[in-house]
Amino acid sequence: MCDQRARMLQDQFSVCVNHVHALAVLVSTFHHYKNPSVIVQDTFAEYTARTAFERPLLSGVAYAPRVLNSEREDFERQHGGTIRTMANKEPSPHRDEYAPVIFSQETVSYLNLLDMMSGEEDRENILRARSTGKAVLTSPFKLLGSHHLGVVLTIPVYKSKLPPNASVRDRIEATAGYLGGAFDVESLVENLLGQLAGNQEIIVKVYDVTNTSDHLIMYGRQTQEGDVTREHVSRLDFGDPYRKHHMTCRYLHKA
Ligand code: WA2
Repeated sequence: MCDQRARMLQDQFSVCVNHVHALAVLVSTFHHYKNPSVIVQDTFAEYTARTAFERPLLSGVAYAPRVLNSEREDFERQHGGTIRTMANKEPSPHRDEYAPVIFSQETVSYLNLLDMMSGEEDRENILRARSTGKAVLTSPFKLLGSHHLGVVLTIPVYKSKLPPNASVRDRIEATAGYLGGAFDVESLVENLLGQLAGNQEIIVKVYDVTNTSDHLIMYGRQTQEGDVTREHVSRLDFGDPYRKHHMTCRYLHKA
């Protein structure tokens, strides 16, 4: 039963990542390769709203280009606003580079012009995504807006097609931006598991166990009540080899 739940969650996760991948290709093709770009905020919002059902565990997706400090003035004039920080929504102090959101799904429209590099988790994701070329995940943290526990997915977008063996320097140099979204684990995984038969008899938790000596709760209550003898542990693979996850299930009644 636990393996089955873990597999279901893993599959829903994978479906979401695949679809965000397609969105990254969409932005690459129609915003960066096409000159002039044929994507504006309105069309991005419409497309992502109409395809939201394809990303059942994501609360919203957004795109943030890589903007160097030398490009900041032009960028801000062009977008009619200042790049702001995630923490206090104030104009960003000088930075070497920024990742201000220019396209957002309506559900996360508050991200607009926020520098995604100003948040520790988002920043780490951005740096790791662009130097690996892969989809990457943060460890669990409280998301902006909902304050729900979740993880952020980031997929890099490059200005040119890169060979699979491209160096980290080449990748950073070729970076156009970052397409990503938030897995609202707290509410959307609750919704997914809540639909299953026998949900009342099972206490499910999901942990980020990347650090073997410090398991981070990702879903469920941290409290360590009762006996853990009937606890079952199932592996989870969310597709980022840098992170390790597992699900634990405790059965309140004998199965
Ligand atoms: N998206 C939604 N809510 C968040 C969040 C986020 N990041 N970070 C904190 N709360 C645009 O990596 C690029 C989305 C980040 C992508």
